[in-house]
Amino acid sequence: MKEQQITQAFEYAKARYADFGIDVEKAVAELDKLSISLHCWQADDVAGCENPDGDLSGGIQATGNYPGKARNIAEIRADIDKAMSLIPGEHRVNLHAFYADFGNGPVVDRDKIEVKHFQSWIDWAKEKGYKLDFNATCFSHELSADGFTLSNKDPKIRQFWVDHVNACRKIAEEMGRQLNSACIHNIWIPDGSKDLTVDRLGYRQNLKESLDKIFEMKTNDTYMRDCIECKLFGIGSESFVVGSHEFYMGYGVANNKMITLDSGHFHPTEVISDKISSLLLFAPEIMLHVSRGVRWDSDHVVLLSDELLALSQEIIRANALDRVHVGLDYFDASINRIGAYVVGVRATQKAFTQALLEPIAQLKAYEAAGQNFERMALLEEAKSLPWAAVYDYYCMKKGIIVGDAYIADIQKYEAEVTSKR
Ligand code: RNT
Ligand code: ZN
Repeated sequence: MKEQQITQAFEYAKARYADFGIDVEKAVAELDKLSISLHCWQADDVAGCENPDGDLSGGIQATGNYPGKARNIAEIRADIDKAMSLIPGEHRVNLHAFYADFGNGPVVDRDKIEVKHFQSWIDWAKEKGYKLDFNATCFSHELSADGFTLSNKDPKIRQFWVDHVNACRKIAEEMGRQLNSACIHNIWIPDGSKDLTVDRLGYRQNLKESLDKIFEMKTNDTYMRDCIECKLFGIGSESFVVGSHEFYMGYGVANNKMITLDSGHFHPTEVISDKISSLLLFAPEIMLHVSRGVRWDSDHVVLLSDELLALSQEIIRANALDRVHVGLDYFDASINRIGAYVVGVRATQKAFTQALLEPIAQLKAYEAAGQNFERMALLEEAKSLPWAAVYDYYCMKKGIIVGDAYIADIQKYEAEVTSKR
C-alpha cells in the first residue's frame, strides 16, 4: 500500500466517523497507549532455559514441530525483537521463571533464583524499551511431577513452591523498579487430577494456606502487582483443578488481589468478555491472558474473533483501560512462531481499534430510551465502518509495515535466520 492511499483512506474514515461524533485522532492516541504483554513462551514452545529438551508438564502442551524454534535466550530475544518490529506501539514482555539466565554461574533450583539471574533480561528490556511482566513457573519440575504444587499433600513440597513464588515476586519487584513500570506477577499452578478426587476441600485448603503464606511477604505496589489465574481443566487434570474460577474469584475478592482471566480457561460457550464488568466492581484490576480456545485446547493463536472484539468493547465501554492489563497466552508450534506473535498482537490491536471507534454515547442513549432496534442497527453499522483504515494509518505513523506486507518480511526472516537453526 502506498502512503498516499493510506492517508486518503484515513481521511475518509475520519470524515465518516465524524458523522457519529467520533474523534479518530483521539482513538489513535488511545490505541497507542495500549501496551500488550507479549508472552515469551511462544518463541520456544514453553521449553524454558533450564532444560530446553525436557518435557513440558502441568497439563499444557505445545503441539507441532515447525522448524526454527528458538533454542536459547539469545534466539528468544532475537525472535521477540523481530516480532516487536512488526507491531506498532510500546509493549511488554511476559517472562517465566524458567527462563533464568545463569550465564557461566552455577545453576540453582527454582526456590533459589534471584534478580541476578534475570538481570540480562532486564538490561535487554531497558535497551529495547520494553517493560517486563513475570510468572512463577510451577510446572515442568520434579516437584510438580505428581500434579500438585502449592496444594500438595506434602508440606515440604508446598514450602518449596511457596519459596519459589516469593523468589519470583522479589524478582518481579526489582524488574518493575529498574524499568520504572509495575511488573505484573502471575500465579498459575497446574494442580489437579485426572480422575475422581475425594478430598477436594483438603487440596483447596492447602492452596489457600500457601497463598496466605506467599502474600505475607509484602511488596511495593508501585513496582509489582500480584495476580492469580484459574483454570477449568488441563491435560491430565480433567476431573479436578484445585485453582478453579470460584476458588480464585473468592480468594482475589477477599484479599484484594488481581484476577487473571485466560480466555481459554472456561467452559466452551462461556466467555470472559462478560466477566469484565462484574469483576471491575470487586477486584482492583484485571489481568487478561488473551488466547483462543478450540474445542478442548485453550491455546491457539489469537485472531480477530467476535469474542476478542466483545472483550475489547467491554473494556472500552467500561472506560477501564487503566485497570485491565492485556497479555497474550498461546503456544502454537505448528506454524512460524514469529508470525504467530504478530498475528495475535495485530488482531488484538484491531479489536481495540474497533472498540475505541464505537459510537458508544449514541448506543447508550438508544439503550436508555428503550430503542432496541436502533441500538441493534447501529451496532451492525459500526461493524463495517472503516476502522481498518485507521489501524493502517496507525501502523504507518509508527513506521511499521502496513497490512499484509509483514508476511513477506517474516518469510525473509525465516529464510535468513530461523530456517538455519
Ligand atoms: C496455563 C496457563 C498459564 C500458562 C503460562 C505458560 O493453562 O494459561 O498462564 O499458559 O503460564
Ligand atoms: Zn494463561
